[in-house]
Amino acid sequence: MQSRKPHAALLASPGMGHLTPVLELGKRLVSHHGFSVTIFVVTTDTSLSQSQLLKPSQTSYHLEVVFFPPVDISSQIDQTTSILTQLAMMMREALPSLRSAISAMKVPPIALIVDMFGTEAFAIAEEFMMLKYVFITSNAWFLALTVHAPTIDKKEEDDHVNKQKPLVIPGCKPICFVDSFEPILKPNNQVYEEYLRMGTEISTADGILVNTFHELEPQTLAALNDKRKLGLVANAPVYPIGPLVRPAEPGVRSEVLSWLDMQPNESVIYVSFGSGGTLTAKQTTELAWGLEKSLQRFVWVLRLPVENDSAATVFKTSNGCADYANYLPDGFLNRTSKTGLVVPMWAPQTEILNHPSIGGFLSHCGWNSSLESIVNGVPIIAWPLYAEQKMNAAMLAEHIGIAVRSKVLPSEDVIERSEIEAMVRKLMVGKEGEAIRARVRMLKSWAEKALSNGGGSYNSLANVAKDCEI
Ligand code: BUP
Repeated sequence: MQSRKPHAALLASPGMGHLTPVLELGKRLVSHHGFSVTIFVVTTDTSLSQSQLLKPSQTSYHLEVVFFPPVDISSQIDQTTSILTQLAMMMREALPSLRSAISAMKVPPIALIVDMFGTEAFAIAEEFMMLKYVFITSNAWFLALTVHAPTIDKKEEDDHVNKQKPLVIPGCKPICFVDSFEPILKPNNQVYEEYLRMGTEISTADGILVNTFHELEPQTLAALNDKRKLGLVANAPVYPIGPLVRPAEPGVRSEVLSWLDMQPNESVIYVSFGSGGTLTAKQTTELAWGLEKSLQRFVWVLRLPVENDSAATVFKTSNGCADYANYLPDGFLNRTSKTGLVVPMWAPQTEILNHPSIGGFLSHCGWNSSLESIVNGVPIIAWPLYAEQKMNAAMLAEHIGIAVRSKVLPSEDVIERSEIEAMVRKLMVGKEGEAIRARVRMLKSWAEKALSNGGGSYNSLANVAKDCEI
């Protein structure tokens, strides 16, 4: 008798940074492990339009993708509400949609896999007797902090926040104060409470999937599965199943890719701060000068600066509408017209990183972007802005050695043009850049092995699949 395919339901929180890896996990469960998959996507008005960008890849993998009606939390928030708190609220609002979608199914899926913001849906999984998994779309070091956070004692926390002492995570590398994840610095705030709740709920899962691979974080992964270290609190087996990233699609063509075709191999630095990142007007000016003075080729995905500094008013056009060119130094576009390309808002990132002419990535170090750089063997200039990006930057630069970064924190201060120039030159033409490039190439090949048949990440997901057999 032929056994039925196991059916898994995946729940993705709003934003491309969450939806992209969830979709890749869904594809892999279908194509490598014989699952049928339904992906439930929680949307807001803006994230819905972003999600449409993924339409073509969905259909080719026979995934059922269900977009829940946009949630509205506007009455519950003000300007001070952090993004993490907002995401937790949105996921809470979407729980009734999830419950009715599952109860409308003839047979409930065998497993519910949620991202970190969706752990409150575990109660629904229990109601329908489903296995419950969490998929951490960031790295194992971040997971380690998250499951450890609820057990941090008051004195340790005070020492970290007031005396700026490193935060110790059992069995893992400590976190320097400057690289702290935002909620840890606000122990009496709602964001901290939400974060602790997530850490506690993650530990109740039947398994924790992480978008990483063994060779990238051997020490942390060992600590997470060791009952004498973090295994005690993580409580569930931890499965490194990555790096799951959106692959470059060969058919994609665009102005930027045609421009890259004309540049020498590894000569161009790609500059992007992610789907949520923006710079101030002053920092935008410094970056433009830094790129120009480095004399290196560049592709820069430019978003309109946030207007929280006085320089912004200087750049504003007379009718109040901003044009991206108005945020750049006078004559910049002309002077760099042969060596640089400025692309407003959005560019085909994975196809760009996969292009042979790309030699570096100046990145905000979101985890998807970081993994995309690794799988394409591209070294990084780390420019973290928010969320867990400072931890990612520390890991890439200091633990793994595939990035350079400034001592100035871009989220707190302006990085001057001379330093930007120096970092770009160091990465693109310096001896240090060569060593970094060699390391990232090695990681690229380890990442390929991890995902191939019989590799560490392949086997990890196969073990999850075994638990879901019916
Ligand atoms: Br911006 C941008 N083109 O111009 P995030 C992003 N992407 O294809 P991360 C593009 O969107 P955070 C663009 O390759 C990634 O697969 C990118 O990007 C793609 O995620 C996806 O949101 C999501 O920047 O950062 O890097 O994890 O921490 O902000 O979630």
